[in-house]
Amino acid sequence: MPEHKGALVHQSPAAPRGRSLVRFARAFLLAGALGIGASGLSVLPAADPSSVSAASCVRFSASNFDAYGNDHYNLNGEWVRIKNYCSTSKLIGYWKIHDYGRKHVFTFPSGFRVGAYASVTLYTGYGTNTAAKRYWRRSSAVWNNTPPEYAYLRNQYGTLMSRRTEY
Ligand SMILES: [Ca+2]
Ligand SMILES: [Ca+2]
Repeated sequence: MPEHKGALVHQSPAAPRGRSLVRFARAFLLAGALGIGASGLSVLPAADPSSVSAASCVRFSASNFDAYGNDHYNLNGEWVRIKNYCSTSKLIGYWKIHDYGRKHVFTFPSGFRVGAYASVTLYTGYGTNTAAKRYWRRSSAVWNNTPPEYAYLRNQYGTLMSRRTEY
């Protein structure tokens, strides 16, 4: 709707009085159009998944890409940690953590919550899942010990919420 753009910009403050009504009408129409547009956008997937959401409460807080010794034999020596930095618990069901190039993807189960100020550590190997510890149950290492390597945290819509590297 390029014809409505002028209503927002107010390029001519000295415009004749007769035009102000037209401007008002245009602004009103524009607001209506934006209202429709905004509700339409909310059901679409993230427009720009490569950008990091500045508003995310849940973000990476720590990691250890290079396990002690041979990583393939010390899988739980590899881990990444996320933390809820906000004062209310956050639902992160179907959020994902993946590596550079998306070779390995972990998905949090439906209904999974991170308590206020709580952390969750994701280990590469086997173990017993708890609220604070999740196990990827892989049989080989995930995180590269040399660059490029990043841990990515995405919400259920695929929007990047946090990214971390050690290099
Ligand atoms: Ca590693
Ligand atoms: Ca190592």
